[in-house]
Amino acid sequence: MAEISVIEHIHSMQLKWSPTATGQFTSLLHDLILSAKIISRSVTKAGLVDILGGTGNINVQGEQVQKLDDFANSVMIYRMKNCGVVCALGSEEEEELVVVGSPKERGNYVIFFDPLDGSSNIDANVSIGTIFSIYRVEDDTELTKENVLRKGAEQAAAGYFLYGPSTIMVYSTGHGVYGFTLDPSVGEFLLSHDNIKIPENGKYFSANLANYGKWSEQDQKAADSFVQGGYSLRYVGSLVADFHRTLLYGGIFSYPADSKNAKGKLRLLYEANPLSFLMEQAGGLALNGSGDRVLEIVPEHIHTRTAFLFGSKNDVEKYRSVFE
Ligand code: AHM
Ligand code: MG
Repeated sequence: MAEISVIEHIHSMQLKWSPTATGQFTSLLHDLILSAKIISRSVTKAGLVDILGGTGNINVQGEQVQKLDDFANSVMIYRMKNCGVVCALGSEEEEELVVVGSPKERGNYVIFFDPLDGSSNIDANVSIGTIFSIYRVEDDTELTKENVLRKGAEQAAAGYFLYGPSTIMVYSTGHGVYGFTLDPSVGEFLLSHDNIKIPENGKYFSANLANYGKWSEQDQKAADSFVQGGYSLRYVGSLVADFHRTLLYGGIFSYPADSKNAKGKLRLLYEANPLSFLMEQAGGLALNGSGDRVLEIVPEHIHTRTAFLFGSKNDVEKYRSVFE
């Protein structure tokens, strides 16, 4: 069987869906993939070199910054700033939007990313990942907050890299979801999951049940229906890993608002939006705490948070039926 590399795949999708493309997008993905390979190399060696543990700093979210978080963020910022096609970027680890290049010479892409999702799991060798969300802007678009912080439905592409037993890349440009596994012997991501579709029903329920007492009565009832309804519990605590399992096996993930996080914990621009884009492309649902599509939320600021419910169509509908 001919093995298809991710760049070959992106190129063929471009020819099919955007035949007049300039090559900027392929170039952006190329640099994104290079960043992930560099991060993956360090994640794999983490126990051998002095890169585990905290930096002693607290980030913009008020969380401890791990050395690997810091490293992954610098790799992503450096590559995205220098790839020549990005005009603005937003990272979980940066307080503000970073504008890149001069107004006369700038690329047409805005990227948001969580450089290393699941940081609390780093030192325990549990799967972590990098999540990205990409928007296209026209040459003459002024890079104001209103023009840059757009709803997720307008994403040009989204995806993630999962650093697990193998390193996997999953992406979508709005024409299906595709997965690639890094083959270390050739240093390339090769197509391993063609046109992924999530099963309509699953058997796994995923939530931080230790927060149960802080949830609304309806979220508690919805969770009860799965816990008592023959589902198995799965919760890694790395969103990207919980998402990947749900995408492949089906089931449901819920991180509702609670009395501690009134607007939810997970971040819209670089966690919920890209994953919702993939989930819908795979045939599943992704909703906020009001039961509306995450992809329709207009962000207030770069670190806007949201309640997040996603998974198999029938399971998400079952969860929401409690709210009717
Ligand atoms: P991070 O991006 O700083 O790692 O934080 C987000 C993580 C998600 O990966 C995960 O779904 C969630 O936080 C886990 O939260 P909790 O520990 O409250 O269950
Ligand atoms: Mg995260």
